[in-house]
This record gives sequence, structure tokens and C-alpha cells, in this order.
Amino acid sequence: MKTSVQGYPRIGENREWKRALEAYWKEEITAAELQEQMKAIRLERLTRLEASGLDLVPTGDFSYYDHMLDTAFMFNLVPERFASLSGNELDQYFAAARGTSEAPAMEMTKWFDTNYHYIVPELEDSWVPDVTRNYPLEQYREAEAAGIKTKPVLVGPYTFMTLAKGLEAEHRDSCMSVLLSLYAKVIVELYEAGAPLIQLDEPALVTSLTREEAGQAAKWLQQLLDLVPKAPLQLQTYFESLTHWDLFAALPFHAFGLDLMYDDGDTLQQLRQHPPHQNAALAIGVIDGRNVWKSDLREAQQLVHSVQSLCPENQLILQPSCSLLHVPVSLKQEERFVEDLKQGMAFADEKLQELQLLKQVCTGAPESTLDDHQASLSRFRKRYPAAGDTSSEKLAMREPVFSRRAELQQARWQLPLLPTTTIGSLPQTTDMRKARTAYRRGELSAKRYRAMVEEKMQRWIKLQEDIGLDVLVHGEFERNDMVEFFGEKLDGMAVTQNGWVQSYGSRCVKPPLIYGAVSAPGSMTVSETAYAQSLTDRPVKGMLTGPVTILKWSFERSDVPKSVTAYQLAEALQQEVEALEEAGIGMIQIDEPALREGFPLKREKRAHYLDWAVNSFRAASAVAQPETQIHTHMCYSDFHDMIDAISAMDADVISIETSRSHGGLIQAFEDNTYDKGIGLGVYDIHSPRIPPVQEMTDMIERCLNVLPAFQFWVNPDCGLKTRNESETEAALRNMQQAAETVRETLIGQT
Ligand code: THG
Ligand code: ZN
Repeated sequence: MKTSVQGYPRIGENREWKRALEAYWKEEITAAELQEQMKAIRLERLTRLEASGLDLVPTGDFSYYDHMLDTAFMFNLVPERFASLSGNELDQYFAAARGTSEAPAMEMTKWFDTNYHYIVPELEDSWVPDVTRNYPLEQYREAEAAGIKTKPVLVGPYTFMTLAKGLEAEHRDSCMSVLLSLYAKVIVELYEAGAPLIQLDEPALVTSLTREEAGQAAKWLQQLLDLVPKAPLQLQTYFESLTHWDLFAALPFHAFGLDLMYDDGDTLQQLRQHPPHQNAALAIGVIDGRNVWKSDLREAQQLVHSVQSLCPENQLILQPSCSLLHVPVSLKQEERFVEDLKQGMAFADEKLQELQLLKQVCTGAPESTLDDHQASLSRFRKRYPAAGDTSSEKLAMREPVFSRRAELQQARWQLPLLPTTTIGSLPQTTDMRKARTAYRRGELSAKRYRAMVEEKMQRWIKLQEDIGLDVLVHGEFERNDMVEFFGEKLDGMAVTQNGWVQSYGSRCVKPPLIYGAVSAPGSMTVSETAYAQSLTDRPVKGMLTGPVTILKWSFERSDVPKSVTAYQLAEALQQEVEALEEAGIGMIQIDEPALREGFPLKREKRAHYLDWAVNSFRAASAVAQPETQIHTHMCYSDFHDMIDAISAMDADVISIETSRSHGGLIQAFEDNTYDKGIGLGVYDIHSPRIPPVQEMTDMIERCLNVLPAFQFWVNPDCGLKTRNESETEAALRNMQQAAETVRETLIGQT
């Protein structure tokens, strides 16, 4: 029996990785220094994994930004707008990820149902397929030189092609042939270098494929196996079960890696019905790889026993359910948790220890080996029992209907055509971050801190008025992250000190923990919002994070149904909506950027999900007065399959991303009777580039071809906290000018 992981966090115990990248981008260190620091991070990471006792240590899961982007670059799939840029290979790579003044960044989107973003490869006609560099081989050799034999990890061809864009259906087969020959080249080199096992990640296989699609995928994988008959390949899936497992079970893979935690118990049954071919190893995910709770190792042991009857012990590999990329590195630095709570938690490093314990007890160590572990788990469970109660599950509906509300709201606000606004957060400057840290450490008084927040609000309310924005925001200067902030305020939730997880590129988030029944202790946002409103005659939007997003971007209890927690959160937010209204706030945005990513990967689960997700949003917002305008925001997502659900949320205005998809998402609303307000994200805030006026005018006009002007709002495509002040001001001035330009042509037409 062996132990393994599919992947491990890149960021380092103290986010050294992020610091190195950002120092390079700010030109504080040279490319050579960056390479050197990255190498040190890789080696530290390998040493740590090796020392944990893992039998199979992964390489190739490390990246300078994102593994999908790496794969694209490895295969020379570099969009022309970057290939033609001057500079070294590294600068081209970062240009593709982040954009430059000449070239907009490649599109970025959520990795399945996680909060991790990958870069979407662009399959252009001009692609000259080639293996420019074998990155996994380089990492493999580097580890070998350090005395560590590793398991290379690659994004599999099916997942890579499925997640790429620009490929027409009729070209899939020929594209796959090309890709397979490239993969074969990379894999043969790895095999010849002595890699004991090569992991091909194919999570796209767990989505709702038809039998025909799954059959096609299996055929392609068979073609790959034919090209590299000797290579020890492991087909790895995760996040769900493989619906058509039987089509894959007989493929001559060296090993199959399956998720036995997020599979509704399907996998074991399938394995019983269709055991993998005789020589195959089984890598079973029996420890939750994407949550932070301590595993019940007795249960895990049972699961391993059940599989043991299907697979000889020497062919079994124990691993987490998926890559540990999605959890923080180590609990070591968490000093503030109540001991009983901390005893119930496990981050990446603690999960590595769990794997070793599990292996020991499954290979003959006495049962008592688990006693200490299980005892602390019991203490946690006893102290924090699963809170299963929910009261507001009933259908929530806002009164009166939208068309009537819209009249009342327009009468109240008198907004122009194409009203302009922003999504909520304004630049978080270093001085503000430092002040918050100092305040938290008790080094800065509450009064001084508050004064700083107020100063920022004064400055930005003036600036927003000066730019000419129609609806203002207070800027969220008192907040770190929109979810972490509510995690700190709400009862039943707690935040970590150092529990960072990579979100996109160098950007990380610190997901809070939901450890008990959630409720609001009192008002959470009123004081700052009301202060900002007192500074201006224009409306200031109140800013809340919606129930689904708080849930999705936190680590929730795995023993409480998501819907139950969502309704608890909705009730807490309801109170906040009422409190904001009482304080005179007439527009309230309840963000649900995570609604789409929470979509279950299996189609048959979607209706149930949308049911509670949409209804919990409505439960939070339905208490609002008819004259109160409810806004919501969702980040870059494919909305085509959920317009009805968005409509059912019944928000008066929704803002969505349109910039990186170049207006493509608006099409989703076209054939629909969507009649509510839509905020167009007219520029990409994830890139430091300042968008020219013309580009935004074009974008607005393109969208106006699809839907009537009175429905549209103009805004950036997301919150502005990651941008600096001068970039933000310049971009917003351009945006305002674009809106006014189009406004004039519209008025000219009527
Ligand atoms: N919060 C959470 N998840 C998210 C977002 C969020 N997922 C999707 C999207 N937004 C991702 N976007 C970001 C944007 C900015 C940052 C992280 C994710 C960010 N992080 C700081 C960093 O890494 O430098 C964290 C530092 C800090 O908070 O002080 O800026 O908004 N939960
Ligand atoms: Zn967003």
C-alpha cells in the first residue's frame, strides 16, 4: 500500500511564492532572482512532502501562475498577441496571464466548482503545435537531482481540450490527434527519465457526459495509450464520480485515481460491478482534499477495507479526494482557535499526516494507532454538534413584481440612461492594509483606524462625484475580503490567521470556517455605509455578500446540508437589509459572484441546487421595500444555462462580466425575456491596463444591439480593490466618458 497526493499548494507556508512573483512584476527582483526563489520554493515543498512519508511525491503541479497556462505554453499554444511581444519567455507568459498595455490578458475562469481560476487556452487556427519545453520533465529532473523520485502530474488531453476555447465541434477529433501526439512526446520523455507513475488529471470526465461523449473520450485515451504503451499512466479524476466508469475500467492504464469522498457512494458500487483490469493500481481518494476538517479515519479505514476486496494491497494507493491546492498549507501558525475547534481541523500538512496514520492502520498497525486522532475528533464533534435546523426554507417572494418596483425606483432616483456605478470595493492601498493589521494587533486604536477609514471614504466619495458616477459606493475600506469580513462578524463562523488559498495567479483568499449555526450578532455594515451616504446627495449602495457566496467561499461543515447553512446565512442578511434601509440606504447590492461556480458538475443535481441557492438569495432580499433597489453581482461565468435562475433571483439590477468575453455573455440574455437591469462590465479589472474610451464605447454599442438601452448600467467588471488609485481613477474617467458618449448618441436618436 502506498500514499500519494494529486497536488499540493504552491504558495508556500508564508506565501513566499506570491511575494516572489509580485516582486518580479514590480521589477524589484530580476528574472534570474525570481527563478532562483522559485527553485528554492519548489525544493522546500518537495522536501516537506518527502519528509511527510508520502510514497509518491508530485511534481509538475507547481506553476508560476496556473497549470492550464503552463500546458498551453508547453504546446506552443501562445496567442499571437503575446507571441509577437518582445521580452523573454517569462514575460510573454506573464503577459498572457495578466495582459499588457498592448494585449488584453487571456480569459480566466473557475476550475470546475472551486474558487481556483485557470487561464483558458485559445485554440487559434494559427497554432503551430510543438513541444517547446517539457516543463514536467524539467521539474522531475530537478527533484531527482535533489534526491527525490517523483510522480509527474499533467492536465490530461481531454480536460485540456474541453476547457480550451475557439474549437469548433467538427474539429475536435483532428485537434485531439494533434494534442495526443504532443502529449505522447512529453510522456515518453518522462517515462524514459524513469518516472514511476505519471498522473493525467481528467476532471472533465466527471461532468455530465452523455454515454456517447464518454465513449469518445475513452477512445481518445485509448489512442494515447497506444502511442505510449510502456508509460505508467494514471488516469485521475476528482470532484465527482465517473458516470460511465465501465467505459474506462478496461483501458490499459497503469493506475486509476478516483474520488471516493465526493461521489455519493457511487464509485465503490461501480468498482464492484466493473472492477478495473487486473494489473491496474487503484489510487483512492479517501480523505477530503477540499475541506479543512479532520478526517474520521475509522470511516476511511472501512472504505479502504471495502476496496481491498477488489484490489490487492500492493496495488492500492491512498490519497486525498483531489489536489490539496484548494486548502491552506499548515495549521501550525493558527494560534487563536479555541483548542477544541483546532482539534477538529486539518490543512494540507495535517492531511499528509492523516494519510500516514491511515496507511499504518490499514497495513497491520494496531487499531489503537488511531485512538488519539479519533479522540480529538470526538471532542470537536461533541463541542460543535452539526446544526441542522432551518426555519426560512419557505418560498420567499418580493412584492410587488419587478415592473412595478422599477417604476417606483425610477421615480425615486431619476437616473439617466446607462447609469454608471462600480461593483463595490475601491483600491485597498498599502497604508490601509497596514493600518488594519496594526489595528488588529492592538497597535492602532479603534478611533484612529476609524478615522482613516472615514478619510478614505471622504476622498473617494468626492472623487466618484467628480468623475460623474451616478451611483456611488463607500469603497469597503474597512474590509479585507468580502467573505472574510462577514466571516469575522457572523456568529458560528471564524477566520484563520494564515489559512491562505490560491485564487488566481498570485492572488490568495483566506476562506473563513463555518463551524456552527450561523447568525448575525447585530448590524455589520450600517455604520460605514451611512457615513458615506451622509457625505453626498447621490445614492450610495449598501454592500452585502450573498448567502450562497459566503457559503461557497468558506469551508463549511461537511455534515450539514449546504441548503441549511445557506438559509441561516440568508436570515442573518435579512436583518442587515432592514438595518440598512432604516439608516436611509436605498440601494443595496447583495453579491453572488459564486452562484455559478456552485453549480453541481452533474446536470441532474442542478435543479435542487438552484432551488435553494436562488431561494436563499430571495430570502435575504425579499424583505426590502419596493423603492429599495436590490443589485447583485456575478463574476465571469457562463450564464447561458441559468438565465431563468438569474431572473428568478428577482434582483432589480445584476452586473456581470462582459469584458474578457468581449460582450459574448450578453447573448445569453438575448433570446430571453429578461427584463431587469443589467450592469455591463465594460472593462477588465484583473489587468493593470487602462482601457481606452473607444474600446468601452464599442463594447456598450455591441451590447445595445442585443438588448434595449434602458436596461443597461455601465460599470467595471468586478470590484476594484486590487487596482491602484491612479489606474482606477483613469479607468473610471474613461468609462464615464464612454457612457456619456453613447448616452448622447442615444438621445440624438430619439
Ligand atoms: N473573495 C473570495 N473569493 C473570490 C473573490 C473574492 N474568488 C473569486 C474572485 N473574488 C477572486 N478574486 C480575488 C481578487 C483579489 C484577491 C483575491 C481574489 C486579493 N487577495 C489579496 C492578495 O492575495 O494579495 C489578499 C490580501 C488581503 O486580503 O489583504 O486581492 O473577492 N473569497
Ligand atoms: Zn466580480
